[in-house]
Amino acid sequence: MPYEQLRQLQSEKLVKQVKHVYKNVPYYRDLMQKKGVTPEDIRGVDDLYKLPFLSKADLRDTYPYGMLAVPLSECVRIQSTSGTTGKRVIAYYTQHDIDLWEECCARAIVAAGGSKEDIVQVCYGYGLFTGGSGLHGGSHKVGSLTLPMSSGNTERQIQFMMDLKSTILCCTPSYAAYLGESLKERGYKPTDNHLKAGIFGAEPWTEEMRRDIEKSLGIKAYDIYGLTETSGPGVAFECEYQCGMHINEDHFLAEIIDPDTGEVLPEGSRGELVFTSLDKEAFPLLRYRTRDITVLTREKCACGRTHVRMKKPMGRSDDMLIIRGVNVFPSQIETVLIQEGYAPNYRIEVDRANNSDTLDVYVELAPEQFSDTVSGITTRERALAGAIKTMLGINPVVHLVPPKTIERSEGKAVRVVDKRKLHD
Ligand code: DLL
Repeated sequence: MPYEQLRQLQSEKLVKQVKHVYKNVPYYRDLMQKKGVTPEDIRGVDDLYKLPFLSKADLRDTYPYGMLAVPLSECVRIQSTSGTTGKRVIAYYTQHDIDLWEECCARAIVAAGGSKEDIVQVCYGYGLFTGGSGLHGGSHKVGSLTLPMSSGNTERQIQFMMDLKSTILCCTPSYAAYLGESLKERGYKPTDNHLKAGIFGAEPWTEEMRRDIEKSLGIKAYDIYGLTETSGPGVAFECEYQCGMHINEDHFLAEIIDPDTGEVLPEGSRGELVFTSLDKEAFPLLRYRTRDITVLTREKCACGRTHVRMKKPMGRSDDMLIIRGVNVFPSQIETVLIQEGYAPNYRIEVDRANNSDTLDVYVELAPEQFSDTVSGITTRERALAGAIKTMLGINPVVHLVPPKTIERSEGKAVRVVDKRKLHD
């Protein structure tokens, strides 16, 4: 859809959505009243900035029913976030909301080359987590044969992948890397499977990791983004040009703001991603702060899609570690590891000793690297520490550890242990 037409559509939907929320969600109505904004003030996308933000704290305050915008009897499903601490976010869906969400996931599958001829192996977790049901519903909408594997049981994943000749794999990038490693261990070559594409998301992953997975599975690896608060996966997805994820902005209006001041930043600026859901009925969040840090671009994409693209998020602002005053994203360390020839199996530990932060990076050696002498390993550790220092500007202590000693993940990988927080 041409940009002007898209903006017109967004404006019409926004006006309607603000009225719906104002009428049905007393919590947000209060926020608008406190800011002195009425639904009549919102006449289109240009007025979006007038609306108050919502954050995860608002969702906790209104848990469990406070953000519901339709009678509970209209809802057909709930899903929830994967968080392990505090109250989880609960998202509600009417049948219309489920259809809309699955449509977004179907677009992602089609953009990755999927059609009714494909066999889609879904190994995101099913259940409260949105990954499994989102891609499952999307695959049905495309008409592909759907394998609802859920996460885990790697032996069975491999057996079904080989026997049923799966062509598209959907899981977290860390599990895709693990599947690649497991196939190799069982003597399979990347050309032995029938996969052509993978749709990987739910956690930050680097370009280096993409290349690693593409090589080990013999596929093209596509990124997919989303969060429970906006539906789940499918808010944005990559096309065959892999130059950022197209946001489904006929349904989700995206802004980039300065996370400290809340000021809306111009296109091309790096900042916090904020979403306004334009069509959702049951859980229609307006100006929801994702805490994900990224950049938006409207540069023309060779695929012909006109929807704005977002860069791979570097991680959430709350994943960012501040070590000796320096902002560090775990993904930066991952980039260095893979560039230096290591697999993405690592753990980052941050602690404090003598009032100074310490950074320890544990990196697993591949079996062929493990045969090195002790002095060889020490030399490698120093070289890797030097490369990380060049990237971050701070000195880590690198520990190269034996193969298979870092726990693998079937869902989202836990890569960081911040012991400073554990002491508090
Ligand atoms: O992770 C939804 C999802 C499932 C997305 C499957 C993609 C595939 P939550 O558990 O609510 O929902 O976590 C959302 O995960 O705010 C990001 O910080 C992070 N995230 C999701 N996708 C990506 C991605 C699902 N492609 C949070 N790259 C988001 C980087 C991602 N981070």
